[in-house]
Amino acid sequence: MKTTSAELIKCVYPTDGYPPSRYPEVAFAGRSNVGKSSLINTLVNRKGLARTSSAPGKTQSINFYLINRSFCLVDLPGYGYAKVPQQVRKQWNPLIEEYCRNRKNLCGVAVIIDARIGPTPLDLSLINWLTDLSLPALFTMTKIDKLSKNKIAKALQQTARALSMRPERIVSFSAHTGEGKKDLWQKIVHLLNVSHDTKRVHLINVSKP
Ligand SMILES: Nc1nc2c(ncn2[C@@H]2O[C@H](COP(=O)(O)OP(=O)(O)OP(=O)(O)O)[C@@H](O)[C@H]2O)c(=O)[nH]1
Ligand SMILES: [Mg+2]
Repeated sequence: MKTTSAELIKCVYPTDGYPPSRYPEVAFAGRSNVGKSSLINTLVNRKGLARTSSAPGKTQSINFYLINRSFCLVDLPGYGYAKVPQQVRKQWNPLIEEYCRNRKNLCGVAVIIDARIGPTPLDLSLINWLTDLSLPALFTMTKIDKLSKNKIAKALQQTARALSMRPERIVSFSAHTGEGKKDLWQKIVHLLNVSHDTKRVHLINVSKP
């Protein structure tokens, strides 16, 4: 995928409205600090587009990035980090839940898992909940640059087993090296194209990578 433009079009906090549902969207969900915002930056080759931090809890709003004026990548707040103030934490799940339940142009959710940790109980409950909503999901194991080749293979097997799926369905990714980027784009574009037929949204110029 050649990214010709990538722009932040809206940050949504609980009381705000979403941007118009004109473009198809794929959202990125996962634990705080797992690397969702970094992954988006690597996908679109823009280092500082989505703000990242080594401290968990950086993204606290739903951030909509319009790509190539044709579809949106949506950075969701992370979950599962206890040190964020209770008040902020309370806003997160309802924020994610309301968005996933009600966003008509949401084509699917990419669930991001730390390769060193594997799916946590919160990840598994999110995945089950997405299935209940009949929302398609993509699965990505990130930070693989922190593991040896052998350990990546092992982590992939374990993650696939935990998710009861074939390992080929899971993208092994690194925001630092860019590994897995092509594979992930292919899956994202597939989701956007498949959903285009069933959702009343515009889809312009989404070519295969
Ligand atoms: N080694 C390595 N570090 C990564 C990778 N992806 C992200 N990181 C680091 O992990 C930390 C968290 O990254 P973010 O992208 O901010 O994580 P996030 O999931 O958006 O976090 P929240 O917004 O808090 O939910 C940062 O220090 C990143 O540099 C990766 O693929 N490899
Ligand atoms: Mg973030």
